[in-house]
Amino acid sequence: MNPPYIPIAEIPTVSLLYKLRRLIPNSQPLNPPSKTLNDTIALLRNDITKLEGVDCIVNAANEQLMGGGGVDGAVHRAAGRGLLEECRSLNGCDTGDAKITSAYNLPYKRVIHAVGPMYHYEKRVSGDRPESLLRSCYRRSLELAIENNMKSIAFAALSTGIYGYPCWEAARTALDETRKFLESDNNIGRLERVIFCNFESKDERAYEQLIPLFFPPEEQPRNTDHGELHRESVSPAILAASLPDPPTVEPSLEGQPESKKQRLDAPEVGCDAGTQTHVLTVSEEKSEDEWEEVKKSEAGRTETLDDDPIEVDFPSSATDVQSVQSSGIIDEMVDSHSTDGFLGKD
Ligand code: AR6
Repeated sequence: MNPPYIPIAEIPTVSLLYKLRRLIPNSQPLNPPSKTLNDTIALLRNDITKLEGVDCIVNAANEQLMGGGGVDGAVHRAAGRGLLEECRSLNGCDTGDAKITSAYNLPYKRVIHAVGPMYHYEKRVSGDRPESLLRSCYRRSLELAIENNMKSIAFAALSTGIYGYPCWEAARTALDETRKFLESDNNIGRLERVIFCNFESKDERAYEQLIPLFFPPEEQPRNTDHGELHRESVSPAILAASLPDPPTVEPSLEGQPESKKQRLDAPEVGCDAGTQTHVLTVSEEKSEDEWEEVKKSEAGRTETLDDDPIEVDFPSSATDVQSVQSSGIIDEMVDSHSTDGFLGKD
């Protein structure tokens, strides 16, 4: 599979997604609308190594920064051996932190390597720890982007693969932390585009449902006399700016094994934001559509920390992509793996 590169100009912003009715406003948004923010945040489902004109991407790495499976494997394969060599010189990275490198053969200026939390492990340490660490990953990545004069940044859905973070919780945390960051310290405008680049449809759906809570449209939908939702007219120019066709199959990396059925996260999600609680009105009936083909490890299984460094000279293989998914010794790591250091820095 060799999908074409998607130019940044074709990655739809939140503003455009509202106009195209790909995002449906929520009647009880958590934040006030902001045109600037809606023109900054963008969403697509694609291989994050196949974007064009984006300054930097955020890779979901591990503490060793030695490559691995999932998006990390794809990034290292596409970047080439130079990336691995630079990563080796960085002395690893704490969970919740991020480090920046050159992009080598990738068509970006920089790659940011963020180490997201292993959800179930951190949850056992403390209930709010996964969220604190994931927030920290997004904040550190955005800080690094600005410090390095990046104007656009694309995030993979950190921790939602092998590290087991539920995709709805992860999306809510990513969106909330990104909004808070952009609104603090005059950061609005320093980044022209912040892209959430999902790989699986379940993650994309979570963002589509949650964006209207965190980044509401400037105009809320109005009811007509007949009680129907008022739909503002969309100009032909906007309609003509058609989005990339959504993939009809899950994107896959060459050599990945057969996918299997996996239960999706609960479609209804409580969104605690400060004192407010919002519950999305998503059907409680679990339709057949809510079961989908995904390529992931068994629930509850996580990676070991002794990932083999990725072989960047070879094309992707099932072993590369799934290497860490085939093991499950998280319990053995409870004593040895600590993230206290990084959280303590806050
Ligand atoms: N482009 C965009 N997103 C992708 C791609 C891709 N090419 N491939 C996968 N994803 P994961 P984690 C999505 O497992 O959970 C590695 O071994 C995927 O669908 O890559 O943070 C590292 O070395 C999921 O939504 O990262 C670490 O050891 C998201 O990327 C460990 O995995 C993250 O899934 C990190 O685990």
